Amino acid sequence: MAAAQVSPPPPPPPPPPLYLGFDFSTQQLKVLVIDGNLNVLHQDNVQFDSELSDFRTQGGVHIHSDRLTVTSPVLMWVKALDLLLDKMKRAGFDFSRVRALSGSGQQHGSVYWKRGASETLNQLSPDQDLFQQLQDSFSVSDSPVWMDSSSSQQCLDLQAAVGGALRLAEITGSRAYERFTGNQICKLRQTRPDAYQDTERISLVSSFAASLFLGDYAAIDYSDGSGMNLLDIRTRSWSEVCLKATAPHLDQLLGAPLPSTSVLGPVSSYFVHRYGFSETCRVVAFTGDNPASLAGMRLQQGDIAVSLGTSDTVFLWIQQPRPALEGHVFCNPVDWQAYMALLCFKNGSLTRERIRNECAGGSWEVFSAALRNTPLGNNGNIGFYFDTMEITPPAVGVYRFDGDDNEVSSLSSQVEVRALVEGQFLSRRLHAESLGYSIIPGTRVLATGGASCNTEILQVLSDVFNAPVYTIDLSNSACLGAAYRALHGLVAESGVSFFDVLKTAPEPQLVATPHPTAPQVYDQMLKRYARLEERVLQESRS
Ligand code: ADP
Ligand code: XUL
Repeated sequence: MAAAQVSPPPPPPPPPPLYLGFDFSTQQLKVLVIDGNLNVLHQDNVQFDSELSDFRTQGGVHIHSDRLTVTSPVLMWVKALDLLLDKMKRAGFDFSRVRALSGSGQQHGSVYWKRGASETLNQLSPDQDLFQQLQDSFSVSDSPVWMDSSSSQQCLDLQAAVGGALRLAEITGSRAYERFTGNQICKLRQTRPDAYQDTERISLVSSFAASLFLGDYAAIDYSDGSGMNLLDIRTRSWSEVCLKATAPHLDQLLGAPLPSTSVLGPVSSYFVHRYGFSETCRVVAFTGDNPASLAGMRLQQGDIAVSLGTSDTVFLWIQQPRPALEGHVFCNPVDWQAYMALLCFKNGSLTRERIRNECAGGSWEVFSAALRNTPLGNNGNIGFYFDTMEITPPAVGVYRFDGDDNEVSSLSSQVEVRALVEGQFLSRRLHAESLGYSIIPGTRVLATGGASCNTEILQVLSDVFNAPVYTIDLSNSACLGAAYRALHGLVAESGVSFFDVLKTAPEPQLVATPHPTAPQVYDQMLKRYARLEERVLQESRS
């Protein structure tokens, strides 16, 4: 009898696909891996100062002798990528499972590719690392970064050329800022004409990093492009008047900007042969770290993210831009019809720590008890605590007012603690509102950063904003946002929204809801705070 035919067992299903998010930040390069169910499977990083010590950076940068010029070696970033991918390979990471990757970069920094560099990028040999092959590909070896403030003259010139600071803010979303890329490009053209002449392409840190993966020049995305003082944030094209004031024919050096959700193309064959990436792995446009954090937190219209770290940062999703002389409006990284606003406050946790030390014996517990023991509105007492020159508003010093708007020299300890925390949050709300933020039904405040573990502080935040406060435990929101964006990029063109793709992501936890009397107290107090801030600004200037 003939033996029955045994069919071979079916091949095992291919392992589920993965998505990578990179973050080229100031001090380190990070990577985060998620699967299609949004589980975080792996994270790794390369610290610039310690792991690439040959470049002799401190905090990832070189601060020059004028104290204003701040740069980072571009080849350090290239070498960091070699090192990070080698680490992953050694750890047995299966690159063939990666279906898409994206990334973020510190905003505003610029990379100058030398004539001939695109050919080198196109023909990378998998036998050598990127660092060896790109040695001679940059016309400027030290890239200006966001901490640079050496381009004041170029800022004044740009504002004069377009018709003033407010006009520039209306076009580009921000008045002129020294760190913004256009002003850095203008300075380079004026001070180093030879290097500028030898440049064939200018990238942001984000689009430079995407170019490495693509093996070709990657487009600047609308969202990070909004941090240059060059992009018209409404038409989403380079502003003629800004380009002309910055450098002739600059559009040719920048390339056309693209939507942040664009698939730029497949990963270059260099990565296929050297690391085993699949030829079908897609590179989704990279963006700035703040826009990527907005994606990582899954901020939605009406939400506001308040990061309570060394400095306090406020991000918001806005539908209609209302650019002002303070803060920044960027194109939104996940929805091309929307915008995001960003505000940065220098006097955040360090000021809270000082008042904790002076008024609460160094204890967060005593500090929190002071908040519990004092009434909403602090019986009319209001304080401004700018230990160092604040960004928004540009004022310095400590100012205290009683309920009749009389300036007083001191407050009792418990009242001082509440005056500080209420004052900080009134300021965050006031400046967010002047950028277009408004509380709507369903508004959530998403709190993150070191102080977001303090529920009494978050209760004040909830009362001042008259909105529920949620926390998210994310130290790596830019990297996570980049991985989410990689996943979304694959389906964005067919109209699937970012939030549909991310429905199953972990939800933020509700930690505080506003007291019923909060709107009555703080709507009034906000008006008083705005008036007193004007007074403080005048006093601070004199
Ligand atoms: P970074 O900006 O370096 O990322 P973090 O987000 O880690 O900073 O925040 C650090 C800050 O968190 C510290 O400076 C500290 O003041 C603050 N912090 C830590 N614990 C508490 C607490 N229980 N209450 C209020 N603030 C806190
Ligand atoms: C934003 C800014 C910084 C950098 C830091 O305008 O300058 O937050 O993006 O990485």
